Amino acid sequence: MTQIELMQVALDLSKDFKFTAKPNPVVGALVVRNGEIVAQGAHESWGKNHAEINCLNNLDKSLPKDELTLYVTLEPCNHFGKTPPCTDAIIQSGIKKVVIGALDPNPKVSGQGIQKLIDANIDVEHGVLASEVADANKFFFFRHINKRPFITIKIASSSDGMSHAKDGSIKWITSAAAREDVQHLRAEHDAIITGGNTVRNDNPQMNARVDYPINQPKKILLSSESNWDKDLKFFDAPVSIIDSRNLQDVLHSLIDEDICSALVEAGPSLVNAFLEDGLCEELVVYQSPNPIGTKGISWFDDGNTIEKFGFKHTSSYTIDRDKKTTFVRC
Ligand code: AOF
Ligand code: ZN
Repeated sequence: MTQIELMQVALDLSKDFKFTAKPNPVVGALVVRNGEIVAQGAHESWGKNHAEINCLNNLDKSLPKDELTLYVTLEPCNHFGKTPPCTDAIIQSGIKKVVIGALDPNPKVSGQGIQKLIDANIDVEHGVLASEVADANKFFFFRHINKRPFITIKIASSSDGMSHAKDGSIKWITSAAAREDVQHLRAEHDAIITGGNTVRNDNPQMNARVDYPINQPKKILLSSESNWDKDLKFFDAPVSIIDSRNLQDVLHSLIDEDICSALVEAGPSLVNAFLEDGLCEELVVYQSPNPIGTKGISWFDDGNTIEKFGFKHTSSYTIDRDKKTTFVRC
C-alpha cells in the first residue's frame, strides 16, 4: 500500500468515533511493516486513550523496531491533558519513523509534538492527506484557528417564512421526519444554544435523541434570568446560563469549556443577532409546504434574505413533505 492509501485507512478508522471523541478530534493510527498494517487504533472516546496509545497497545512487541513506521492522522500530542503525552509513548516504543497527516492546530501541541519526535532522532514526515484530516475535524480546526466555536443555525420555517404563530396555535411547523433529522444535527455538535423565550414557550428538551452512542451536546441558555423553573424539560441535564448580550464574548467564553461547535436553535431575535454579528458559519433551513399567514411571526425582516447575510446555498433535498436547505457563509 502507498503512503496515501495507508493514511486513508487511518483516517477512515478515526471517523467511526466522530460522535464519542467530540469535542476532541478524531484520530487514527497504524503501525506498518514493509507496506503492511501490523497494528491499528483510534481515539475512541473523549478523555480516554489517544489513537497512538491504542495502536501501540495492539502491537506485537517482538517485531523488529527498525522495520516499523507509525502512521497517525494528527500530530502526536506532547502535553499532559486528560492523558499523558503520546510523543513519550512513541519514543519509548522504539519506532524510528513517523508519518503524520495534519499538524495539530491546538496551540498546546502545534509543531511541538513533531519537534519532540525529531529531537529524539525519529524520522518525521507530515502533510499526507492534511486537508482531508482537517475536513474530518472541521469544528476542531475552526475553533483553534478562529478562537470561537463553529456556529450552525437551524430554523424551521413555514412556506411564507414564518417562525411561529403569535397566538401559539401551531405546535409543529415541520413533519416528524424533518424533526428526526434535527436529532442528528444536534448529535454532531458539542453544544446547543437557545434563548429564554424558546425554553419558556416551547418547553423543548433539546438533547440528541439518536440510537447510536454520542457525547450529548452541552446545553447553553442565553438569558438574564436566573430563577428558572427546573421542571422545564431543558433542565433535565446541566445547563450553563449565560447572561450577556455580547455574542462575541459569549462565544469566546465557550472556548474555555472545550466547545468546538454549537447548534443555535432559537427564535427570530436571537437567530438574527447571530447573523447580524457575522457569527454563523452554516444555516440549515427546514421549510414546510404550508403557510402560516398573517398570524405568523417572520424569521427575517421584509426583504432580508439569507443571501443578504452573506450565505450561499449549498444543498437542498426533501424530507417527507419538507425541504431541507443548507447555506454556508461565502
Ligand atoms: C493525539 N492523538 O488521538 C488525539 C489528540 O485532553 P486530552 O489529553 O485527551 O488531549 C486532547 C488534545 O489532544 C486535543 O485538543 C488535541 O490537541 C489532541 N488530540 N492527539 O496525539 C489523539 N485525539
Ligand atoms: Zn496524544
